[in-house]
Amino acid sequence: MDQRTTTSAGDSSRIEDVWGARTPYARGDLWPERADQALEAGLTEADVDRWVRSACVLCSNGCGCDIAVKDGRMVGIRGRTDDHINHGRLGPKGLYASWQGMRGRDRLEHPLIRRDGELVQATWDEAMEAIVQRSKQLLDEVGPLSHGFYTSGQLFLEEYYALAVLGKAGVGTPHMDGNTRLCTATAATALKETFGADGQPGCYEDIDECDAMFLWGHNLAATQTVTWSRVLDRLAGPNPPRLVVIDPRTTATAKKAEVHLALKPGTNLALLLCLERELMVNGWVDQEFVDAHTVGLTELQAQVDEWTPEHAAEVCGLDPEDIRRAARIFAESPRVLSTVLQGFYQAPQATASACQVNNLHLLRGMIGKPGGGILQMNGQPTAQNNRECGADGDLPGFRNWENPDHVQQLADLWGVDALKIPHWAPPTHAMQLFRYAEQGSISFLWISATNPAVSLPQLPRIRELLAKEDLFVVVQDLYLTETAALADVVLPAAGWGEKTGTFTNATRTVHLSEKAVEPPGEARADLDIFLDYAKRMGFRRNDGSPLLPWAGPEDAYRAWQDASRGRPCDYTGISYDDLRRESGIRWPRREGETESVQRLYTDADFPSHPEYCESYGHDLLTGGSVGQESYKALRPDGRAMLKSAPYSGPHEPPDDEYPLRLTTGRSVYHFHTRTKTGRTTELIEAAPEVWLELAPEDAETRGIAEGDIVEVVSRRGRIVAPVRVSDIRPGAVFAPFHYGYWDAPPGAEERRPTAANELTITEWDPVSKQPMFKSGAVQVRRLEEGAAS
Ligand SMILES: Nc1nc2c(c(=O)[nH]1)N[C@H]1C(S)=C(S)[C@@H](COP(=O)(O)OP(=O)(O)OC[C@H]3O[C@@H](n4cnc5c(=O)[nH]c(N)nc54)[C@H](O)[C@@H]3O)O[C@H]1N2
Ligand SMILES: Nc1nc2c(c(=O)[nH]1)N[C@H]1C(S)=C(S)[C@@H](COP(=O)(O)OP(=O)(O)OC[C@H]3O[C@@H](n4cnc5c(=O)[nH]c(N)nc54)[C@H](O)[C@@H]3O)O[C@H]1N2
Ligand code: SF4
Ligand SMILES: [Mo]
Repeated sequence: MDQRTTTSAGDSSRIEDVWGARTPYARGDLWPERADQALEAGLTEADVDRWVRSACVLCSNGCGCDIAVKDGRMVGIRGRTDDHINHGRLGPKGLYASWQGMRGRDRLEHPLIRRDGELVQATWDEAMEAIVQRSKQLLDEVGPLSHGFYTSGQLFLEEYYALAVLGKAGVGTPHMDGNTRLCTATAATALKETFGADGQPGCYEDIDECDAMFLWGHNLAATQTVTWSRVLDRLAGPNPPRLVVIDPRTTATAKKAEVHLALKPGTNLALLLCLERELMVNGWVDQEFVDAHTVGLTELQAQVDEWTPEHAAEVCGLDPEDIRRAARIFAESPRVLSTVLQGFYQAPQATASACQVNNLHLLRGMIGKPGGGILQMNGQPTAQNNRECGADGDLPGFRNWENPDHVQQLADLWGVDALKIPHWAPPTHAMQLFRYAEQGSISFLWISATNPAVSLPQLPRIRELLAKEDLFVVVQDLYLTETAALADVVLPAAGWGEKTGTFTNATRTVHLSEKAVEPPGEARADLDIFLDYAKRMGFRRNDGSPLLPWAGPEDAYRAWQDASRGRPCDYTGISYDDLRRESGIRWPRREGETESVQRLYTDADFPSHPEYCESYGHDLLTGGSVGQESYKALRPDGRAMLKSAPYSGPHEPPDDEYPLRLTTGRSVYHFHTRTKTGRTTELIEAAPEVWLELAPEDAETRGIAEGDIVEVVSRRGRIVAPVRVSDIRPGAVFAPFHYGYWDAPPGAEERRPTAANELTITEWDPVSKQPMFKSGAVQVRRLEEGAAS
């Protein structure tokens, strides 16, 4: 393909035309290539000195790309047509923000240390010594439980693995988690609960093959724009798939649906229990598959019994006939693909709801087959690697912390005693970690590549605890974020294009991202920072040799390959050289293999064997651990588990004082706290400020018109925002969570707060511990007449 669609920075054609031109195709055909490219204004391909292999890190799609370099600067990007993820395409964030977002004039170039209340420039030696001194003192005086590490879904695999080893075998603290807890903890947990281990069953080729797609709380059109192009291309071709969307808002995704179930926020589980019941009472269950490959049908039957379409419709605020139509589409389509994301994972009863999607597929025997897949989606570009490497609350290689053999394997690998590796209790989850910091038992908190002062729930509380005198906070970032501004030491990091490493997208596809340019100033790769800390701390194996003896990313990667050997996420057959040859390789690929499977579980042999599984599972209502003995008694032994829970409803239901259900989420044009997209002119112009979506009925009863400025108040805080009257379901309101304060006038968080997390509630799913960002009650009142009215 030699025809490239080139966008220049400054030309906003792909802002209006988010998904680009259609390339229709039929079921079972290859998705046609379309080569997307963006270059700095005034440049042509002939001006580019080099193209450097990478993948986009602005969402979990992980589109294969090359970075354009001229005179030692990143000047553009092009999609790789030979990559099975994107077939050449890139979306607005990839085209405009991936490289421009790295070039902000205010990049951190030197370490900073807080002196007399102010952050002042320091040398690397001074900054690292300040960290090491505090760390050593606390380890001596208090012990490892004084240390917490809170990382990301945006570092590279090598960096997570280094952090996991230094945290677990060097420091020895169980207090390690990532913003993956806010993002894909429920995806991982739902996969563990149903199948025994993490690992995405489906793949994007399932879009090419399916007859129907169910999007469960996933606004695919806005949040993985390239994969939505793939769906649009199928919809524009012959025999298009039928589409069912479950979302309280009429999103761009929902607009394309044959059935849109605009349920009340927080009622997913009731709907799912009903859909399972429909399969059962109408004889749509693949009994042979269920008998051979699952356990738990009897308990599930009892659980769904009361959930008639009329009952579910009442609870969810839907028409029972629409629920029946959705059930029929699921039952009658030979190949159904499901994708699940934050409308489920951040809503009440997250794990229970996500597991019911797995159940629907198991009941129909629809897994591991072309077009019949499950995508328990990821959000962040490298969330998968944090889960694999165990810099979150898991053990590396999907090992089970309750299984002594698994802990021993790691002890052998790292040359330390098994007792050094924390495994006496469940690893600490993010919300608990911040609670310990608030209470003072954690007094050393190292935050890398995440911005909790904007992204955690209940921000007034988070700001206060991060600013505490007795909490030593290290922040490692590209920019002086709201969080970095509260730190004791700020470390300037090299980011995408400025360092080499690998990462794995939502569908198990690994890419190598090579260093294209030098980082600004003295900024250093996160891996180098972690290795430097480990060295200065003198972390050693029992034989006296260094715990992390790696000189660079490829060494760290090789060590990780060893850790992954024999586990579900086996990387032993994927080398850096392989990744330089093939654009995107799926795990597992074992040593000696040259091909990867597209889908997991093609033979319906699930990783649930007690000695192999990643978790013995939990009670989906309470989160209580099942434990090894009870798990063995279930006799999963390679079968999947049909787990369920009774519906319990949202924790903070609306009432007279706070009558509206709050939900939060994303704009297509911004990524999270906007550290990159908020430094990209095209995207700033496309979505310059926060807004509140309100249904016409709710606007009218409050005398609010489009563009009016309102105050939104919850029991925890408030925001001020202009209103967009939209087709969100009545009784629900929506705010994007992107708008923090780094680019706002000082004091804005008090005077005119805009971060949706001022409002959100400190509550989490009992099983995955993922916070409920899509829950809570608010009131809305008009403050000012808007310019638009
Ligand atoms: N443009 C853009 N793309 C992104 C990101 C970004 O910041 N910007 N971030 C990336 C990341 S890290 C993630 S995690 C993903 C998230 O991707 P998505 O999950 O698609 O995004 P959200 O907007 O958080 O939530 C999806 C939908 O859930 C709906 N929803 C709210 N409450 C409920 C409910 O109770 N039930 C149901 N069924 N639906 C509900 C919302 O209306 C919303 O449309 O996006 C990734 N891609
Ligand atoms: N209300 C509400 N809140 C939410 C959500 C929601 O839907 N609603 N969604 C949640 C979800 S799913 C997510 S994923 C989180 C995201 O929340 P955050 O992780 O806080 O958001 P980001 O803005 O992506 O922060 C990543 C930071 O890492 C920095 N960074 C980027 N690359 C590198 C690197 O290579 N090295 C280093 N050291 N730093 C780097 C960036 O500059 C940025 O400051 O927000 C969560 N919060
Ligand atoms: S879909 Fe995601 S990975 Fe692909 S270009 Fe857009 S932001 Fe980047
Ligand atoms: Mo996320």
